[in-house]
Amino acid sequence: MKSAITLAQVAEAKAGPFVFHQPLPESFSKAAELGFDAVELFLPGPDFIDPETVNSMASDHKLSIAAVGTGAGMVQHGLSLTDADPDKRSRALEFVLSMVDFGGKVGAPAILGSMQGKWGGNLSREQSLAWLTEALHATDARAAENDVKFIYEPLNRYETNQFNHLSTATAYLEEHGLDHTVLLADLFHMNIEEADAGQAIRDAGSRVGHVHFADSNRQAVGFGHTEMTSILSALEEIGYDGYLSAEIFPLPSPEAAAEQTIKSFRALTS
Ligand code: LER
Ligand code: MN
Repeated sequence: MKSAITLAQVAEAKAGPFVFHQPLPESFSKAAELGFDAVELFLPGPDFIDPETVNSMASDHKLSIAAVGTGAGMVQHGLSLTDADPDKRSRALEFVLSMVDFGGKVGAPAILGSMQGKWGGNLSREQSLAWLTEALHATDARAAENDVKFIYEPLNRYETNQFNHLSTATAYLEEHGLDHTVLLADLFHMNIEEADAGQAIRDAGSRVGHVHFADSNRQAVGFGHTEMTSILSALEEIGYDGYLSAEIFPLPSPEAAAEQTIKSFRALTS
């Protein structure tokens, strides 16, 4: 397994679960100094920075790009793939597809988190899921063209009502033949929703394609009370060799959160 840390460049996400918010050259340096294998990028969009510049910063620091987030489409532009407004839906899909392309150029999968939206009010679950499925077919195909995976993230109940568990999301991806789409096991969301996080990981098996490495309180692993040993055993059991990426609050400071993360990563994976 490999370590990764989140770098955000989105003003609206200042209070969000991302560790370093400094300009990218400085944030890449910090990640490398602390010994991370990779960085996960949360950017305003695909035109924020030339992918070649990202690749050269990564190679200068011997870092990989673990994944790229798409949540700026929601936090900056209020877009969701399941919005009742067809114009917003199509702009949302364009945004996510453009991030899949951007990810392809830096060798990283894009993540669908908050932009999956939710159903309710006048929007039925059936209609919302039909739109989500249509969008996921498009992102799955675009990821394949870019020779990367696409990552779908089950979120906790306060953020979405589409899929809150790895098991239901796995069954859904199988049912729709979304073969280039993997699941994100975010340990913070799983702590809220799963009865047994280790068992959920074992049951999802090879569908687990990315991990957000967070403790119960969404702080660095070791600063909360999630029992991590059984989760790491489950990841080993399924042969997971991807990233444990710290999508966490920068508390008590970005540096302390990053240091605690790499310390926990080493203790749990050695
Ligand atoms: C994104 O990875 C995530 O976990 C969400 O909670 C953000 O809304
Ligand atoms: Mn997450």
